[in-house]
Amino acid sequence: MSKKLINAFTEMREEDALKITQDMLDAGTSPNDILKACRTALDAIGKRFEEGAYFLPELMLAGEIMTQITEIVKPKLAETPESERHGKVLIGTVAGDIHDIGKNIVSFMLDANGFEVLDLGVDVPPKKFVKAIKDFKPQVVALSGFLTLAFDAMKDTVAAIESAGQRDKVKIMIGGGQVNEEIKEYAGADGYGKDAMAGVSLAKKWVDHK
Ligand code: B12
Repeated sequence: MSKKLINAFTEMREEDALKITQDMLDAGTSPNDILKACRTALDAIGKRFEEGAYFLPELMLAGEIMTQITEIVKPKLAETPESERHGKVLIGTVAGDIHDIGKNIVSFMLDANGFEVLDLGVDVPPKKFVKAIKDFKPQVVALSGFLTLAFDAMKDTVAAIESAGQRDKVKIMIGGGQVNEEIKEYAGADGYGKDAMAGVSLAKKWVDHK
C-alpha cells in the first residue's frame, strides 16, 4: 500500500492520499512507515519542481497534504506518551527558512516523549534563539532547516549562542532536508538527527546523562 500512497501523493491526488493513509493505519501499518512513504513522495515532488515540471503551487499543495497526513498519524505516533518530563528543548527553523512540517513533527515527538518544548516558529534570527536560551533555560536547542541556505544560518546561530556565552549551557542538534553529519561539523553543532525519533534519542541521551 506504501506504493499507492507514494503515487497518489506524488501525483497530487489529495483525497486519495488521505484515504490511503487512513486505510494503511487501519490495516496496522506503522505511522513511521507512512511518514517514510511521504518522504519518498516529497523527494519525487522536489525533483519535479527542480526539473520545472511542478511549480510553487504544487510545492504548497504538497506541504498541505503532508500537514494533513501528519495530523492523521499523530495520535498513533504518540500512543505511548511518557508522563515523566525529561527536560527542556528549544526548537525553531533557522533564519531565512520557512519550512516547518519536519520541525513540527520533531516538536510533537519531543513533547510526546516527555520534553517541555518551546517552539519559536520559522525564520528565527540567531538573536531570538539566544534570548530564548536565557529566558527558557533549555538543556537542548534543536535547529531545523530545509534549504541549503539554512547551513549558514545554522552556523551563525551556533556562533551567536557562543558569543553570548551560552554555548556550554546547551547541547545543539540540527536536522531537516539536506542536513547531514558534515553540516553538523560545519555549523559547530553537537548532533545531527535524520528524523524526529533520532532527535528524541539525542535529546534523551544528553538530558539523562547530564
Ligand atoms: C513542502 C515544501 C515547501 C513548502 C513548505 C511548507 C511548510 N509549511 O513547511 C513551501 C511551498 C512553503 C516551500 C517553499 C520553498 N521551497 Co520548499 N519544499 C517543500 C518539500 C516538497 C517538502 C519539505 C517537507 O515539508 N518535508 C516533510 C518533512 C516531514 O520531511 P522530513 O525531511 O522527513 O522531516 C524529518 C527530518 O528532516 C527531521 N528534521 C527536521 N528538522 C529537524 C530538526 C532536528 C533538530 C532534527 C534532529 C531532525 C529534524 O525530522 C523530520 C520528521 O521526521 C521539499 C522537498 C523535499 N524533498 O523535502 C522542498 C524543498 C525543501 N524546497 C525547496 C525550495 C527551493 C523552496 C523555495 C525557495 C521555492 C521558491 N522558489 O520560493 C521556497 C523557500 C521559502 C523559504 N524561504 O523557506 C528546495 C530546497 C533546495 C535547496 N537546495 O535549498 C526543496 C528541496 C525542493 C527541491 N528539490 O528543489 N517548500
